[in-house]
Amino acid sequence: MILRRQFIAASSVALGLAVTGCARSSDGKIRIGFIVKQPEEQWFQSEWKFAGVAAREHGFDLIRIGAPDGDRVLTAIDNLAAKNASGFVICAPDPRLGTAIEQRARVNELKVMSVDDRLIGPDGKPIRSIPHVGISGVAIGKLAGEAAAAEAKRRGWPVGSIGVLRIAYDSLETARERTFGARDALIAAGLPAANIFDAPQRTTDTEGGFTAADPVLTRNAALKHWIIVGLNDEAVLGGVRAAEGLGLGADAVIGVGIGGSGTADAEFAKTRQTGFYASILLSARKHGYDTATAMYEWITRGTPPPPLVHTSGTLMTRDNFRAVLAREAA
Ligand code: FCA
Repeated sequence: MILRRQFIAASSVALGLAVTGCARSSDGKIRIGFIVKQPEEQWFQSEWKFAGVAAREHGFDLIRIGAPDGDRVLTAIDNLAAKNASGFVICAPDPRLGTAIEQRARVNELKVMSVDDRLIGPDGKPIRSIPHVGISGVAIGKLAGEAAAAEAKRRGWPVGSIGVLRIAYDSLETARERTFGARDALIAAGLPAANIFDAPQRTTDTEGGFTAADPVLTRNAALKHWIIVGLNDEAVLGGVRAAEGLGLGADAVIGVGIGGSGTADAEFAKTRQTGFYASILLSARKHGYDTATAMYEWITRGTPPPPLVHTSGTLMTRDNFRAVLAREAA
């Protein structure tokens, strides 16, 4: 017991030394910001939830901030500095804010790492000095495309009768990777490239997906079967809702989303099947808990996070989503 106490005392001293010079709140706690672009989206709520778990476990204060535009991002960084935070994790509303974010963090002596959407510099290339945790966009998109192609085959749809709707948000690299990965997998599975239609969305939510999909589906009413892919569950769900509005139901649509944080599960839990066939479950724990923990260790131990981490995804459908989610939560 005595030994244990001595050990704790010694390690607190070591920790105290390690964090010398880094800011703490008045109660002595480290403060870390977690800024997200769309706080209303389930995915970001899940990230925050897991970041909160890290905060409780390690004993730091987590400051959650929603910043849907550039002005709010910069204000948020200043506010974090005013609150004596030591660093922050960010999924910015526009990756081109990268240089401004890096500068503002430096001026305020805050450590910064990005999550989900990688920040880019003035040359359009990723800012390598900002550690990043993102998904393996191409591989995950490929998984979505392959799942859709397999289901279309199972249903016996003739390839010539199938339209593919790529709900596109091409200004974002991860969105391009995901949807091009899906498109390439569908082409590899034999779907005619001429039947693949882009539906550019202005916003990455369900409304954005719906508004993008509706005119494209309407213009191509001759095609009776549709595969719908997009960067996230919300985009695909918007496409599925637009198809329903045009009389294309569960038997005519195979939507495969990406995310699996609430939006997809709510759809799978419905008593009647819809055109939202599957989702690729991403790890909100790795994106929320692991990033917040990495930031904490950077601040307290001076160990920087790995420069680049790519996470994987798991296919889940109406048939197996409860088991897949239970495994993920365990
Ligand atoms: C992007 C998307 C989100 C989520 C996240 C992992 O930020 O906009 O919906 O898919 O990547």
